Amino acid sequence: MSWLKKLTAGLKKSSEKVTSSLSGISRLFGKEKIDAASIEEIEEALILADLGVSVASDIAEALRGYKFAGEVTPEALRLALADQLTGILLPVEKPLGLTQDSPPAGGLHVILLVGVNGSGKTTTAGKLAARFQGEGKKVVMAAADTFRAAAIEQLAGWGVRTDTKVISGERGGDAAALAFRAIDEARADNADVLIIDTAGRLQNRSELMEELAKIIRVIKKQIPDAPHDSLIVLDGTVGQNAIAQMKAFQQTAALTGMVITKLDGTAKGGIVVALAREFGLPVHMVGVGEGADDLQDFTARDFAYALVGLDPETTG
Ligand SMILES: Nc1nc2c(ncn2[C@@H]2O[C@H](COP(=O)(O)OP(=O)(O)OP(=O)(O)O)[C@@H](O)[C@H]2O)c(=O)[nH]1
Ligand SMILES: [Mg+2]
Repeated sequence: MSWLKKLTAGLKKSSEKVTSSLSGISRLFGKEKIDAASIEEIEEALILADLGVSVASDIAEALRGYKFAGEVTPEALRLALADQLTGILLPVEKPLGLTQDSPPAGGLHVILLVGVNGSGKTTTAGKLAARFQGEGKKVVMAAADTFRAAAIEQLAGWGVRTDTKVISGERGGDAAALAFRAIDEARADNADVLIIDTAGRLQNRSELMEELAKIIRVIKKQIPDAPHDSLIVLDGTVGQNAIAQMKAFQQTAALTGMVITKLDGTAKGGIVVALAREFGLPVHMVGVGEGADDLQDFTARDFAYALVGLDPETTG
């Protein structure tokens, strides 16, 4: 399956949620303009699909003056929505690059993964390792989730699967000390990329957020402009709670970008649009499955089309 088909299939539940309520607005179709009452219903449908109030009202406003070529059909409406969404998402389309924000040639690029429990950090670490290995980079992973023995084993499993060295310590050990040692070892190995997996922490647990701040301070002692990428991994199935998570982690971890996972199993993919609007941080990648190749670069147009159930290759 091509990655685009995977994305469209993965976002099927989300696109059904976006479009099914729209097709229920029967008086919408068959005319050349959308009437005011229907515009309001569209706005509500978009809010219910997790796109957020601000985006929903902007899109509704744009549709008010929208010139359809002929009658409004369900497909024409989807196309109009896809165009609007593309415009909203384009500013956050920024693939994760090792070059743009990288340290000088030969330096180590440090990627830190943070987020609440179970959001997909460890899986994303493994998927990223697979990707960079595939690009011929030398990758090292660090198991800075020292809370759970299973977490260390889980990352070690990804290490075996992706042929990547994993630096780990004792369960219950100091995560910041582990990160410190991981940078030393990755440098000694002449690695290009170090991916640091951290423990899941709820954003309202201040002692855990303080531990995260300490990990970052210690990383900076080694390399002042590291972590070069401080990525929050958000579970796409939680919907609006992702907004609260963003706010808390932004304060502690100086986030540089987002990865949004589990979009394959949820009807809440609209949250990606709300996050893009509210925070304007790059959405580097989206997770649409549990396999090593189920992490895809976020591209605004493809995502927008998939979110309304259209294939960007055959439409528009
Ligand atoms: N369907 C699907 N499942 C995913 C995706 N990403 C992660 N998962 C699954 O979600 C579960 C949790 O993923 P982990 O990577 O362990 O999450 P984590 O953030 O490391 O969890 P903690 O370390 O406990 O905080 C696992 O069963 C993963 O296989 C995705 O994009 N799609
Ligand atoms: Mg984990």
